Amino acid sequence: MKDALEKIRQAAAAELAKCADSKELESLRVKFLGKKGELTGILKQMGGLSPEERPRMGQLANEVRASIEATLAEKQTALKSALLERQLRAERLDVTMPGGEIRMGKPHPLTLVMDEIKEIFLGMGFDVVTGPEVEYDRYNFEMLNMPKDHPSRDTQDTFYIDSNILLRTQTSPVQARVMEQTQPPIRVISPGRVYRSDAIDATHSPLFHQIEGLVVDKGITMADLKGTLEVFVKRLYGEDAVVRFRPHHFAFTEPSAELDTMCFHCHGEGCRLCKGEGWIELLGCGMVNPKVLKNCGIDPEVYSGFAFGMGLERVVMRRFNIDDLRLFFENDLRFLDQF
Ligand code: 2NL
Repeated sequence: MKDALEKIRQAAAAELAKCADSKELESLRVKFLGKKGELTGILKQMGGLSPEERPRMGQLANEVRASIEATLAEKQTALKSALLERQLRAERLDVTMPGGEIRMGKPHPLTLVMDEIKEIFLGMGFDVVTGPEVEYDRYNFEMLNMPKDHPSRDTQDTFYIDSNILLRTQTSPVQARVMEQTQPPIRVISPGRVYRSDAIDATHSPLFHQIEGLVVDKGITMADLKGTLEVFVKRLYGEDAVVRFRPHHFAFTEPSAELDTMCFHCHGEGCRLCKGEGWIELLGCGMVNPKVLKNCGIDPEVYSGFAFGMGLERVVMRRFNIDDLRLFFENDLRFLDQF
């Protein structure tokens, strides 16, 4: 039995010396010291010993156990510190290394031009106003002289939430709200998202952006409209830009017009860019229909006004030579990075 104990002591010492990780260490502990382990196996045979031998073997067994336990503990400490050492080495951070580059984003081309247009009108004394995109039928159509049978109220063109609530098809309702809440003088532009039930293609999108403008005061005439919009176009396209006004029809203005800019490529001759016209349509405008003033609580006998509206996407497409409107909404950085 003495030999058996010595053999266990040696075997344990040899195997523990080779042990390289804590999982292996645990299985060695079980192997030598566990309930079904080798040492326990020997101790179970103690009953067969003579009364003189029993205490000596007991003492030896305890010594062997103590020495194995000590080696185990030592080994465990060594493994732990080796693991820590490895971790520290792997996670070492050199705080003197230069930092990684943080890429700055930049404004979307629509935002870029929208900001420029806002800035031009701010410079002419306009306020920038915004309003809800989910709007009442009353503000979007009714008050703007588009009664129930008006073609743009068709469910084919307008997204209705219910019979009274819709996604605004223009930003005019913002201006109707301004007129309803404040008395003239009024000088505002209302930029924002608008919605139409259109299929998506290179020139149509169910969501696009509009900038409308409204001036209401005593004695406002068509001359104010023409002067203001001509200054706007020259600030946007340069002092040599040329504009013309063409008669048109809108329900909320009377008279109404469209403003064209002379094609900057062919100077009115007609080319591919202006599709042979020599002129490019930029915006719609007109004198605010007296019915609209009245609907919004402004006395048309005292006040008059002009209004205009333009689509932002078309302006930006022309500015940067973009041929497909879908590019604005796809968030492809290869496109967006270019502005
Ligand atoms: C276009 C034409 C236009 C207006 C918008 C307006 C608003 C009020 C009263 C009167 Cl509250 N008019 N807005 C007037 C004329 C034209 O937009 O082609 N937009 C893309």
